[in-house]
Amino acid sequence: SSVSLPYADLFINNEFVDSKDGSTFPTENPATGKEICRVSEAKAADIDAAVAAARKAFQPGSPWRKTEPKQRGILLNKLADLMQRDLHYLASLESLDAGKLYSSCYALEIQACIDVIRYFAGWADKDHGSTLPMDDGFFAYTRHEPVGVCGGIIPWNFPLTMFSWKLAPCIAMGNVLVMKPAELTPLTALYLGSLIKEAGFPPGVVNNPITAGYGKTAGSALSRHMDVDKIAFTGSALVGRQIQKDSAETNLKRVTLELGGKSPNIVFADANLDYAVEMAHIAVFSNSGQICCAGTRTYVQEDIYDTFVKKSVERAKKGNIGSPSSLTTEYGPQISKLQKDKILKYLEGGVKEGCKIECGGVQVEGNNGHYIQPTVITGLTDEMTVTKEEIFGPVQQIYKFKDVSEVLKKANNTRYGLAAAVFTNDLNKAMTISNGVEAGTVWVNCYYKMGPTLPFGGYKESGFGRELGQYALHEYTEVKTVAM
Ligand code: TXE
Repeated sequence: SSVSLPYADLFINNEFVDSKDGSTFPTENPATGKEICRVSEAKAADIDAAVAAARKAFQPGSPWRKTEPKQRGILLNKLADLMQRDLHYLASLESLDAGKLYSSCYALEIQACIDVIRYFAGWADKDHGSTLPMDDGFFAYTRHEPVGVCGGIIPWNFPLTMFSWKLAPCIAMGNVLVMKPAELTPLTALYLGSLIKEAGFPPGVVNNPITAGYGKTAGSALSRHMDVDKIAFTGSALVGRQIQKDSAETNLKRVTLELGGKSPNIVFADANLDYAVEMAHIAVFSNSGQICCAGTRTYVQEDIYDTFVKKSVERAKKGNIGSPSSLTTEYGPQISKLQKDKILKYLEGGVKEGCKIECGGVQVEGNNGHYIQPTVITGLTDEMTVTKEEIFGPVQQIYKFKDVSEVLKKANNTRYGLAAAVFTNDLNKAMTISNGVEAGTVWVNCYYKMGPTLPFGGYKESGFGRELGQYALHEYTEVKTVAM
């Protein structure tokens, strides 16, 4: 590829450094299966160095602790300016390393990261405590103080988005951050390190250590670290549980978790059919199906079920599979061979359990990238593994339902609770579903409508805590009560 790769070292104390034992690991291009470059690999000793640097920056009286809230906002806005300047490069690098569509990174995702950073920049000097009335002539007030050294552990499906969601509120509220990007997608995070430095977060003012490395070594060293005050994690439910356990077994650091989902997308017979088919398609196939809040369980009312399935299959067959850098590509690759094989295994298991593959269901032949044909499956029951577990691939599962109460029960019959959607022209149905569904976000006649002001997070085993919006500030502040 023609994308230049200036940064492949760890970013600690505003410098790019080799890992202590000199280890490196490869990162590959999911569209070709070929290695892009090797990246310095953080292990426990490097995490120690990163945490020590962050802790030093957080010491009382340090330049960062004395930085005015307004100035924190200015620094974040400067970072947003630099991301805007380098939008094309960031989109190219993200597309190369994560197999994501360049068009979507450039036009939507990275622009949204910039918006998120600007939104939280605005909060830097606007979040504050309050004065509280007391009896007996006493009075009290609350102070919103930073939590301290925050660790971010993020996944590979939205590398820059996840970085921004964690960095922006963390820094706005005066914390310091140690970020561990996913081992599959370290490159844009490291480039962001150079922008953080350029933005003028000087060494010792805010250390933004970025420590690429594997989960079991670097990630675990961070989540078990005695001097880390909080972990913000996005990733699998399995690792989320481990992080909660790590916290319990070490220093009870604060934990916020954003884990997977199996989100229901409910289409009533009175919905605008073609629009609902298109939205349901986008809800599943965007980002090659690798979205935590994807609408993976499509519930369609019986009157329109057959037509809906037919139209959905036609739509899935129509899209252009190809290189993520091409502007005409609609479906890119899966992130890795491991993920691709996992998806194919789910489909194989589904067929054994009795479901029907309407289209796709196989990998794209004659291509070394990790491509799977857009797939639609039907004949599903609530008990099947494919209904219960996150497939995390381009697989639309279509279910039939009769009425509101039946579909609400089915929608909630899951361990997860990240998102849900309903398509209908009947306000009563829209309200009954949005009030009754157990999910952190509900979309009515739309999907993936998100923004910096809208809190995002899960019910049930999709995790806890909220990112984005004013709610995110609470996750990065301690409330101190002073009575006088
Ligand atoms: O995630 P992991 P994986 C789901 C999706 C996918 C599955 C597995 O279903 O198929 O998870 O993906 C770090 N201590 N989601 O294996 O392992 C790891 O290095 C500390 C949904 O890639 O959870 C990476 O930085 N950290 C999800 C991050 O955790 C550890 C997005 C996420 O990787 C660790 C991604 C440990 N012991 C996958 N082990 C979403 N919610 O969007 C790993 N990590």
